[in-house]
Amino acid sequence: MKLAVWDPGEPFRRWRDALMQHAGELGLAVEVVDATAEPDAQADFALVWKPPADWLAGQLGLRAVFNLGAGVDAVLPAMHACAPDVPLLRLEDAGMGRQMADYVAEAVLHAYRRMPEYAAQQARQQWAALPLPARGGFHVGFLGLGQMGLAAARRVAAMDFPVLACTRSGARRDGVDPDWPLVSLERLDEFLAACRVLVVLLPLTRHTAGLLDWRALQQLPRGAYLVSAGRGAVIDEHDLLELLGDGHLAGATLDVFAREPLPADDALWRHPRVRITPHVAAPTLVGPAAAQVMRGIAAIERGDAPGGRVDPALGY
Ligand code: NDP
Ligand code: OXD
Repeated sequence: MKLAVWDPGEPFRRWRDALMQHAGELGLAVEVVDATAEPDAQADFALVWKPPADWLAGQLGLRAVFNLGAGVDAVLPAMHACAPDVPLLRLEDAGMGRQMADYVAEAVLHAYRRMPEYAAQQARQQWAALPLPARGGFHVGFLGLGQMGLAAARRVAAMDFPVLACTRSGARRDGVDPDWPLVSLERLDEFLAACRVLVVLLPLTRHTAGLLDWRALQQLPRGAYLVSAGRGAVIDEHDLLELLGDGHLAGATLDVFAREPLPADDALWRHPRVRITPHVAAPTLVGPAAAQVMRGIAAIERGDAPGGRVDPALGY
């Protein structure tokens, strides 16, 4: 069978070598082509990151499209180019959860240990100890508790911070601690009001775009801290700046933005209580990702359902 990889961000040979290795382990004979170099080569399976719709449209024999990341917002709009029965599958953790947990844990400690205020004091050469908040009252709320949110929430809970969560459905999936308060989106305001730190790990869908605007962010208690590592367009960045400016929010650690790269003239770059990373919280790891994709292909070959199937109606 033929696999076509469309990923301009990664040297093709890394994908080819990892896919061939895992195919061999599963006893599958595969040929892997670099679709960015050979766009006309026809494949059975497409492995993609931000593919153009016209390339997908030219792939007439596809049996499935595998997204080489967790978020599908950049591929879903192009899926109309495929036959309607071609499934879109996404990575489920594949080594990203641990990286996300690292990223979030660092940001939560940064907020808890009042580092934004110490940075301000350092700028003034001010030597003054600030009292620590009581850990048991320092609630960390996760908006989105899927593969990324759960991995990060478990780490934060293991650091003895109280965890709560809000998801679309409010359904308690495997691995969610029964003691964590978990509510559905209808109770977003109530959830936000309880968060000292808000960690946003939502996919970008038509329901989440702009969800955290001024009105919603205003529900957070004064002095709350924001961590955003899902997709930037979930947050209204203009409103965020306003709430940082008037002190309602103590600071923010931001990995994702409505426009990436973040434009040089964006005020977020210069805000003293904003920390910016360039969408690196949890990059795709080629080895674990290739293993997961090959297991998915093996499942399809057997006639089983592969994991990570995206629901186009929900958008994730
Ligand atoms: P999942 O699909 O596993 O989880 C998504 C979570 O979001 C679920 O809890 C889901 O609720 C919830 N959700 C979806 N829509 C809404 C809504 N309208 N309101 C409230 N909650 C909602 O995704 P992952 O955890 O794997 O990834 C999450 C996102 O993180 C990705 O889509 C991607 O955009 C981003 N990401 C960023 C990375 C980075 O490096 N910055 C790396 C990897 C991912 P429910 O449980 O009810 O389904
Ligand atoms: C992803 C990402 O969605 O890296 O996997 O943002």
